[in-house]
Amino acid sequence: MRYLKVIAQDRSDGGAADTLRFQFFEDEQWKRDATDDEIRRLSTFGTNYLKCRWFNAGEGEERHLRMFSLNPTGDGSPESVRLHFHEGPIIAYKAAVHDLDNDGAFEIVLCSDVDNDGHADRTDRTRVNALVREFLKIGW
Ligand SMILES: [Ca+2]
Ligand SMILES: [Ca+2]
Repeated sequence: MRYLKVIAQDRSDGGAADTLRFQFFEDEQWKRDATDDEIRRLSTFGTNYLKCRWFNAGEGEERHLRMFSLNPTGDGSPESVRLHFHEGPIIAYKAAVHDLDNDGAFEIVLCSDVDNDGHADRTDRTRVNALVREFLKIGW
């Protein structure tokens, strides 16, 4: 299974993440880091990810996102996209979207408080939708 791993780090110890890293994995194996071009294309993704406030102090990597799409029918349009917010090997919380009728739009958005502000609300759904939209542009 392929997934995008996203790591945010607060290297300047300013209380918020200042560094983002994007890595591509396949079957739990690191394949490569994102290219400069991909990093540019992921800039809106990154802005939304930073709003989730799921980051590490210094150069830590324990907290990260693993994001992947599932397309069991293999028709090029994913049936679901999943977001696993990890704390090391443990999934701390997750979100998912599902396309029930295969029209490319995701009718179902399942998420909790993905931006860690203490409220599970429409803003969290907006963040998930934005992350999914930008993730799919990369096509991993
Ligand atoms: Ca649909
Ligand atoms: Ca929230």
